[in-house]
Amino acid sequence: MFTLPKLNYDYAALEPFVDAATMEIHHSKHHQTYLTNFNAVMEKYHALENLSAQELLTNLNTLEVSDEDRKKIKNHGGGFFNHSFFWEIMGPKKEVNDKLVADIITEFTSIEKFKELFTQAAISQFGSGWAWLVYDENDKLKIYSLPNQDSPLTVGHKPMICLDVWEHAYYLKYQNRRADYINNWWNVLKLI
Ligand code: MN3
Repeated sequence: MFTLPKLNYDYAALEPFVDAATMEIHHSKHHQTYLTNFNAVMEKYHALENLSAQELLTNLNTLEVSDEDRKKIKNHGGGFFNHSFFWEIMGPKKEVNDKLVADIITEFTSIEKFKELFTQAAISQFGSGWAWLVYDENDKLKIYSLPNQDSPLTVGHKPMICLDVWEHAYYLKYQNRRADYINNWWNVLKLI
């Protein structure tokens, strides 16, 4: 059984950029629901019980499960993993990843340029989804967005930064202003 990870900070710790009410509902309701549904499908597969969520998503296309359950693992397992990862890369204090910063500057010329490209990916994701910064299969940094709870792990990429642009991630504070949410969110991304 997978369990809901605790946050390393209070729900109010990301104020005023991400509000406490959004954090509480996002973690205790939305993330919990993905977890509950993920566990419900994985209960059926004892042969897979030693695999982590990361391993299940990485090997999604070859898992010995029904097609219907593969889709559930993609959606609910993806939702479980993506949110767990999202909480970890945010925080009230910077914990800069020096290698990542150096690689970003090498690939995108500057942090500012990277933010511009990532913001563009996040804004232009049509409907629900996430923006991602990943190392691809050649260890090269790439920016893209994916719909729903699709995971870069499933295409062999290593996630480094992600941003939830489902409306539940920002609607209480920002209503339909996704661009304002994204601009403010950079303040709570601790890695760069
Ligand atoms: Mn979410």
